[in-house]
Amino acid sequence: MEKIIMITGATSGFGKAIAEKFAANGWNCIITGRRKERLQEVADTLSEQFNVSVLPLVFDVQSKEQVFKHINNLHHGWQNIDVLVNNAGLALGRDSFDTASLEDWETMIDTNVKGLLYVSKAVLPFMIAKHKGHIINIGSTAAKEVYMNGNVYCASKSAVDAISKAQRMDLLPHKIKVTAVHPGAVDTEFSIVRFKGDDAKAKAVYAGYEPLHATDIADVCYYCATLPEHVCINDLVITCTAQANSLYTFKEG
Ligand code: NDP
Ligand code: 8X3
Repeated sequence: MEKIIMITGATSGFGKAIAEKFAANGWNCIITGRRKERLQEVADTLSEQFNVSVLPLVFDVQSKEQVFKHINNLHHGWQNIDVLVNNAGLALGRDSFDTASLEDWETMIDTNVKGLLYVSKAVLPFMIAKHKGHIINIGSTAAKEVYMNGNVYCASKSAVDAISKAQRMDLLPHKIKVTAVHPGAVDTEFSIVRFKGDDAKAKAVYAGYEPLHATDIADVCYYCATLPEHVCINDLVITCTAQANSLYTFKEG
């Protein structure tokens, strides 16, 4: 039977790689993001390359109205979502608590925490109706240890960790699996966004070691999503070999 995965934030980075991995394995994909043209490009490429159906939905996860409007209006065939990957997210700034911008804090909380809650709430009725489903939440090593000047980004990912644990317990009666995937450093657009387009600062994050690739995260999500029905990976921390945790990465040179 054809399977459906919905991935938020599929215009770049992990989300795009996850969509490619699942589409390559015959899954139909609902992909979301704010950048309409990029999303359409991803959708066109996937459907042409892998001969699967791809539905691009353009919305901002920070907007409760937009999230519920798009998901509530899904055509019947697309409601049959097997796996939801709550991936859309970002860090903004790497500033000390006393100097960081309140606006950046609000955007991180609204996206990483509230956005994940809205999308989960909107998709859940479909999974509950069929008594089956799988939510994969993308956390971070930043959820596990707070690093200096990481303050609210780390807090938002700790919230993802806590929400994943809560979902896992509360959704057991509905046979819905919940997996939290916590990656360390991965070279995507993440740092360009964090440093607001400052390429040199972004590149420096990944200098002196080989970080993870977005495809590594896609492989992990695919593994978790294709285990037998009675098996659920609850919590998975993945780093590159040079990184021990969110506090320590061994860099050459
Ligand atoms: P990217 O910046 O490459 O991708 C982020 C994706 O999220 C984009 O598709 C973006 O789409 C989407 N997004 C951001 N804000 C919104 C929003 N308000 N509404 C809808 N979509 C949004 O970064 P990554 O792929 O690296 O990040 C993906 C997730 O992984 C994030 O949650 C991040 O915190 C987490 N993470 C990243 C790590 C890393 O080192 N890269 C490590 C650990 C976790 P668009 O701009 O088109 O809306
Ligand atoms: C992204 C990785 O180390 O910048 O979650 O927090 S890190």
